[in-house]
Amino acid sequence: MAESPSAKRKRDENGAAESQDKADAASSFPLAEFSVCKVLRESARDKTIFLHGQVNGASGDGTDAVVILEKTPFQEENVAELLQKYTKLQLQMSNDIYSTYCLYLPPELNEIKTTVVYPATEKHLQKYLCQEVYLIQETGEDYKTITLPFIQSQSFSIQWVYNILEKKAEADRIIYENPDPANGFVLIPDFKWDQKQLDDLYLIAICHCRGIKSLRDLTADHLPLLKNISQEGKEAIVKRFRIAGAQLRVYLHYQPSYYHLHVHFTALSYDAPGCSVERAHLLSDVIDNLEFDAQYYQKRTLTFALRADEPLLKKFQDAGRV
Ligand code: DD3
Repeated sequence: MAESPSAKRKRDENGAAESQDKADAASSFPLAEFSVCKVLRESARDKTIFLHGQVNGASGDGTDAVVILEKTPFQEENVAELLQKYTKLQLQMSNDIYSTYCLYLPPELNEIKTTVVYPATEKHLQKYLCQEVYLIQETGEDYKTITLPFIQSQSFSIQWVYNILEKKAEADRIIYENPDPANGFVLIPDFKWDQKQLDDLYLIAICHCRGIKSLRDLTADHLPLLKNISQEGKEAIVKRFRIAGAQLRVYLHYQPSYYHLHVHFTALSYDAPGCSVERAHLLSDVIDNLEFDAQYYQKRTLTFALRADEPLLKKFQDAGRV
């Protein structure tokens, strides 16, 4: 049977798109050569799976990589298209006025966000491995005698942060910058956000000043920096994404996942990962606390969760603090 011109065009387009996509993948990460060793974590609720695998290593001697797969949120603008362009609608069950289906979509409407850490270190593998967690209450003294020496003994690489600040990476993604070396910052979409819909808006403000490790280092001296991040960060997001400042959750993590001061901006309606009470400190509260007491964060007991395998938990256990 002769192929219709439109069918042929469609086939060609798909074929071309497919080889182009595969070429894109090959130029960065050889996903097809990634063999899974272990599922590190999986969440039905978040529609994510974290995989540890190796590249070029069927025999187990390859390079470790972490691949994170995530089904992305719906984009309102595309929903009509999904309902038009589906390739199959398979009935699963039907009962009275109720029925469920499996809707099959053409590949370009059915993308999966893929995050790759390659090469991955043992720390990356540990980080994503599902573990039991314990709450720590860290006094100011604990910070000085346990946490700070631990942070200093670690060689966490934050090269990626410096790459952003120095415009060596992601320069085209910067949303706003205040270039002041002491009180300035860069505002950029976090990795976790693909920017295709506002529902899961997630940006980070990274301060230019180096050496502010975390909330614990903040004093009243940092108020100008913090106020700039709060004010200018919100203004920039309002301007670019048309989300009201009062609909943003602006906060710091303690413990942070990297020890260079940064502030998270997420949509208030989005239950963002890491916004729980045992980790998030609202920037507005932080500013108010520092105005009330310049040394607030050196004195206060701070509570946070640590995973069973984290070396810092061991330090607290050894000190008899857990
Ligand atoms: C990270 C925390 C760090 C794995 C993964 C992420 N936003 C980043 C590099 C560039 C970025 C981020 C560490 C690392 Cl998936 C290990 O996050 C980043 N760029 N959160 C942006 N924009």
